[in-house]
Amino acid sequence: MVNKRSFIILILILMLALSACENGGPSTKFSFTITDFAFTPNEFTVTAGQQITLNVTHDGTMEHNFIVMNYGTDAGDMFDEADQANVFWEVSLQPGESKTVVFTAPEQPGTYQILCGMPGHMQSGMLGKLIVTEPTAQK
Ligand SMILES: [Cu+2]
Repeated sequence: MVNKRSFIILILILMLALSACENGGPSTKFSFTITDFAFTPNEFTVTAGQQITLNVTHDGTMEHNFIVMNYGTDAGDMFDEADQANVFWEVSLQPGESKTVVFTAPEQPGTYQILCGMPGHMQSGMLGKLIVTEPTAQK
């Protein structure tokens, strides 16, 4: 009885630990998939100023890009030429093109909009969030 109970508690602790890894603190390496029309996952938590490595898999049929907007800006209802000036960082991918790219996280903590800038794509769901945390918040 005691053994079974201990085992269940151990499993619960493991599950908690796993979910903490997935949702929790900032990371410097992410893998995500681009499809028509989504980023999966679409939320990334990083530490300000850190070098971030993205392993991007393009699993869609058309060109997409991954754009991080500047702090305090967003593309509004659609991404157009005026929004280009507010791009913090971007990478474009052709269908079937998977790559590893590196960028430096912004210094300003906060939430940044992520989107695909191809016409109509953000409206179709290609949106996400980059959450930048203070360096002191890092474990
Ligand atoms: Cu797209």
